[in-house]
Order: sequence, then structure tokens, then C-alpha cells
Amino acid sequence: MDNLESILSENRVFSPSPEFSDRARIGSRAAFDALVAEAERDFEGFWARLAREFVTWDTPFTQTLDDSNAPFFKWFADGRLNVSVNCIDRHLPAKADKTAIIGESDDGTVTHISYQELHDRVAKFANALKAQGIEKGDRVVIYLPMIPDATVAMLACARIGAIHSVVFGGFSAEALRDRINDTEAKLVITADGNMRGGKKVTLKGQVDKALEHGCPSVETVIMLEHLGGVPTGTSSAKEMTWAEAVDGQPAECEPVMVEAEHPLFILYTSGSTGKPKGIVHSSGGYLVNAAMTCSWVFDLNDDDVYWCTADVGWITGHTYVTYGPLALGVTQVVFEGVPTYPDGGRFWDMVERHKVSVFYTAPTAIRALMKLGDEVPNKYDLSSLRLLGTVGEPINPEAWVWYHQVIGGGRCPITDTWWQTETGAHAIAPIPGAIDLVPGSCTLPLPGIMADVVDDHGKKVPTESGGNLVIKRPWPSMLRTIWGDDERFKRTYFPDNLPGYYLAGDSARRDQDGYIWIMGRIDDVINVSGHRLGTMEVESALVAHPDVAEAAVVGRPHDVKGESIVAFVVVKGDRPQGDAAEAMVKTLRDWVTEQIGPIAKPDDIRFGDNLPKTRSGKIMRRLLRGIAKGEPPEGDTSTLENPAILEQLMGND
Ligand code: 6R9
Repeated sequence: MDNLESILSENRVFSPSPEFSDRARIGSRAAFDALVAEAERDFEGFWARLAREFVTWDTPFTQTLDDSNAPFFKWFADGRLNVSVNCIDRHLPAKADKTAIIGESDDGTVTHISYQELHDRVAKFANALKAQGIEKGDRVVIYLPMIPDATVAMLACARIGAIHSVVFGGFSAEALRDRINDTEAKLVITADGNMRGGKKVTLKGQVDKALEHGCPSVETVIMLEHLGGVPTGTSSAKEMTWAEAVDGQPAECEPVMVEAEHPLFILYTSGSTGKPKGIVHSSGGYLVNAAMTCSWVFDLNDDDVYWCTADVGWITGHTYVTYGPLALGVTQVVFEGVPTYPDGGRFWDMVERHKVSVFYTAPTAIRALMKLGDEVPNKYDLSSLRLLGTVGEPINPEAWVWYHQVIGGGRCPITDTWWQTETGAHAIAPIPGAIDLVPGSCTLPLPGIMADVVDDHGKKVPTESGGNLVIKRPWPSMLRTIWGDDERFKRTYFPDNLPGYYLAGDSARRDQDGYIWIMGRIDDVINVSGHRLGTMEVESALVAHPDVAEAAVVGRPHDVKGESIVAFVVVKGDRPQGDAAEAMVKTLRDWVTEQIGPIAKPDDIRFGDNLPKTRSGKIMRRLLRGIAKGEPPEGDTSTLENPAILEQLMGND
């Protein structure tokens, strides 16, 4: 690490090594440029070719892109397929005995699931869902820990054309209830609980609470007896264990072939308003990009052991745990625990034991593990690694270089992948055998992804200037709509000022080589440990507390989490001070945990008599962001109605 400073100041370029490029799927800049040119020359032909290469169609499509009702684009619309067949059956019988999933639990128990076993488990569970009356198009909520059964549940839904909506196990009963009600799910799949970092987490209890508070659509709850528990719910929904549900079900289940546009899943993500958006993804187009990017960006091959550390509750766990890697028929690790249990060597120990070759994680995890010192990873044999990836937020060059040197031994390319719940799959990312890497940049858009940086009128901004990150043409795995809210979809992603462009919600700049540098969100979304949270969402939770009159939430830079949450709160009655303030902070932190989940818990809560507002009543968040960082207010404060409040919130009075 002695040369870290010099590397950073050199702004060094890391070119692909000949050893890597020689065996890579796309092994040179020329090969990459040829793909870019192909997509530009014959956009639809390019995607049609890839759709045929990466997906097995039951009925081949004849039309590639239908843009007649833009921005409600359709891809491969007259084609039919089944996603679970693409992820399992098409690998059989050739890969019947190949390990699909290496599951490792918190306590270190390891299970291997072959492609044949995966098939049988998915078929049985799909039959179980059918037995509970689930049909094509019905919504099923999955609220499970990060265990192979979550993947089984997702694929079982896909097998019968049911639309799953996975809710992250860290979300509270309230958040779960909102998602169940928004999707009007008929069935909920959960577990009694699980172990994380040696601690027990209950899931079924949250489902019970959600149902008690009213989820009229839910008819059935299936509970995996992961910790040996029994269902104890008191709602009117029918309850059964996973074992009961699959008891006697055959290990064959005829797949339901669906239209390419049939929704595969709904996944909620945060936006600018208090209500999370149900992002709808298609079956055909989604799978094309999921499989293609696993092949191009992760360069996955038959002999790879791949590990993505994301939870299935997030889009990364959908595309890069369940769908992409299984579509390619590779072996992957699924880990239930946390990186620091039993100690900070857990990830590296697992890389050594399972001989992981391609590893994908988030900058927040890299920064946290980097803090523990090089001696931790240095104890392990990491020589199986050949490619490293990151996702979720910009990676700072220091963490990038550490990941490259200490984890990757200087030999593994790092693919910094920019994408979103909405894009479905990687959109801007280096193709590792072809593209020179520069720490901190996600480099170039993938061939076929027409990303650019434009001003508020859609005009390309000059090199090195910041602007809106947009994608100028549709792509197969783009979101199709917001569940139940087409208008919001149009307004949010295809605003009138940008003609036909998809607005990502990030700001970015392009350098002289055309490399893209993500600068951050342009909306009120903050990124805590790679998880998107709307400031309005946290504010709505806070003001829902009976003692709170008003609240404003901002992000503050944090060296491990990327950003942390700071809340400015006005309570009803007198501003709490001393012990009363401390007690109120605890109450409100617990409250937010209950309303949304632990990830939304503010790190810092400050009380004021009021909030800094303009004369027209708008909260001046710019000032609050400065105060949160401990910086004296700068810039124009003349429009402020109540300047004295700044001193109070800074803690100076
Ligand atoms: C996949 C995922 C999307 C937002 C996105 C951006 C940020 C993701 C990034 C990145 C810089 C990267 N983001 N990857 N920023 N570099 N490589 O994270 O989806 O949870 O929807 O978040 O995350 O701000 O707009 P999602």
C-alpha cells in the first residue's frame, strides 16, 4: 500500500492483461468497438441477435422493438418463453450433476444443490403454488432470508407465470404491508426467521404483524421452517409450512409459456416521494440483458465459481444471483450471513474454500473490510479470483486500488458496474477483457446502451461538464412501468423536457476518453450502504409519529456507508433538550426502524423550534446538508424566513 498515493495521483490506467483478454469472451477494444458499431448500424438487428443467442424461445419472436406506444416500449412481443426453463431445464440433462448453488449459512453449514435438484425443488414448489390457486399473473410476495430457497421460490413463480415481488428481509412489517397491498398479492412466502451474524432475525413475526394490520388480498402464507419453527399467525389467511406445501407434489411441473412482455417481477425502490415505486420488469427482454451482461461483463464461463454478495431483496440479487448466472448455467455461492461474522475474514475464507473466481460486492463492504487491515485478507489464499466487480454507488479510488491490489493480487480486472433497479441489468460497465480501467469510473456504456450526459433540454454537455445521465434509446431490460401508475412512470423517467430520453436520476460527467463518472443523484434519493432511500420516505415515517410536527431528512457523507441519514425534527410542544432530547432520539430511531427497517434509521437526529424555510415555505435542504456536515451555512440565506434557526440547528445556542 506504500505506493497508494502515487497510484492515485498518477490517475493510472489499468489495461486488461493478455492472460485475461486471451480467454475473455470479448477480448479486445477492437471487438468491443465492433459491437458498438453493430448496435449503431442496426440497433434492432443487434438486439435480436443477442436475444436469440442468450435466450431459448418456445415461440420465436418476429418483431424486435415495438415503439408505437412510447415510452411503453415492447421487446420481442410475439415471442414466448419460460424464464425458469431458461435458468434450469435447458441445462439438463447435460448439467444435471453440476452444482448450481453452493449455499452457506451463517454458522458455516454448506449445501450443494445441483441443477437437477434445483429443477426438482422448483417444480415441486411451483406445483405447491398451483395447489394454492396461484395462476399466471397472480402476485406472490417473497419475504425470505438470503438462502437458496429464495431463488427456488422466485423460479417457481416464473415457472407458472406468477409475478413475484421480493421484499427485503430487513424491511419492517409496515413496509411489507405496503408492498403486499400495492401488489394485491394472494400469497406470501416467508420463513420463521434466520441467523445473521450469530443473531436471530424473525421474519414470520413481521408477516403476522403486517397481516394483522390489514392485507385483505392475502389468502395463503407459506412458511419455510428454517429455524424449526411452526406457524403461529392469527390472521384469516391459510397458513402452512413449506414442507406441508410441497408434500406429495411431483418433481415435474409443466412450465407456463408466457409472452415476452409478461411481467416477471415487481420490485420496489425509492424515489423522490414518500411512496416507493413498484418497478415492473418483463420476462423476455429482462432475461436477455441479465444473461448477456453476465457473459460480457462478468465473462462467466462453465468453470467459474461465481459469488454475488447481494441479497435477493434488491435488484442485484434478482439479476446477478437468480436470473443471470442460472441462465448461463454456472455454479454460484449464496451466502446467508454477514461479512464480519465470525470475523472480518469471512468473505475471504469463503473465497478460499469455495475457490471463487468471480466476486461481486458493494463499495460499502469493501470500505468496511479495508478498515480491518491487509493482514486479514492476506491470511487467505485468494488465487482462485480472476475478476472482481462492484455495484451500488461510486467507488472511491482508494477502495478501488485496495480491492485491486490486496484482494485481486493486482491481476484481477475490476468491473465497476453502473445500473439501477430500473435498468434491470448493467448499463455502463467495463467489459473486462477489452476496456482500460480507471479507478472511480464505470467507464463506457455497454454496446447497445445509448447512454449520454445532457443538460436540462436534452443537449449533450461539453466534455468534463456535469449533466443528467440519460439513455437515449430503449433497451430490452428496461422497466416497463411503475405497478399501477403509468403516469408516474412517464413523469419520472420520460419527462417532457428530454425528448424521448430515459432519465436515470443520476448526474454524471464524461471525460475526454468518453468515460463516464457518476456524480450522484439529482433527486432526493440518498444512498446508504448501496441502498436507495428516499428522504421523503424517511420524512413521512418521522411525521407519522404522534409527537412529530415536521421533519426534514438529508444525507451526510460517511466513510463506510457512503452516506448516512441526518434528520431535523420539530416536535409538537417544546423543543426537547438534554435527557428528554436523548430519549426522543431513541424513540424516533426505533420508530423509523419499525416503519421502514433498520437501514432507514437516522444516524443523527437534531431538534429545532422550526426548520429553515423560504418565505414561500420551502425547506432549504441545501442549508440542512451543510449543517449536517458541520459546515457553517454558505451561499444565499437572504430568502430565509427565520435565519436564527440555523444557529440553533448547528447546536450553537
Ligand atoms: C444496481 C443498483 C441505483 C442507483 C443509481 C446510482 C447508484 C449504482 C453505481 C452507482 C455509481 C456505480 N449506483 N451503481 N453509482 N457507480 N457503479 O444499485 O440499483 O438500488 O436501484 O440503485 O445506485 O445512483 O441510480 P438501485
